[in-house]
Amino acid sequence: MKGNRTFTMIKPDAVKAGHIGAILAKINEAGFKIVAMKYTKLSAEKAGEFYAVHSARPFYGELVEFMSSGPIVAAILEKDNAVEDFRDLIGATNPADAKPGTIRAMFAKNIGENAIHGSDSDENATIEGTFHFSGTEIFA
Ligand code: DAT
Ligand code: MG
Repeated sequence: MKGNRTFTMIKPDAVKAGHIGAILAKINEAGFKIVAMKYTKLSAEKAGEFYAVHSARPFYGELVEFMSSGPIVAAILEKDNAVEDFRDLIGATNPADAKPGTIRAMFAKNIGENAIHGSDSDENATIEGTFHFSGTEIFA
């Protein structure tokens, strides 16, 4: 059975542009329940750790710099089939390829500054949620 939780971050570009409220509204309208949430800022070190899987990619330095450039909203979301349904809601990595109505189509600037993160597997949803939240910060 597919897991019912995923992890998200509203990225610095979308926070800076004032889209936190609109993005959370889309998330709620799509049927996701927020079980953990914080407004925080990643250090370059923490951003590097979070995206360590991409450390060999040419855009890694840019990605770490961008993700530590300003505050983010981190959250754990609950819904049946959470990972896949949330990836559908956010749209393709490159907003130019994202379907109309998806969060990235509506709010992302470009492939590097693409408004929002969504976990790509149940396993990573758990790892990423645990990276940002302790047990007492999660309200099931
Ligand atoms: P996603 O965030 O859709 O899961 P990913 O895991 O492949 O995409 O990459 C993580 C982030 O890295 C992505 O949200 C933005 C950045 N990124 C990916 N590909 C990029 C590229 N070709 N140029 C610049 N940044 C890129
Ligand atoms: Mg990814």
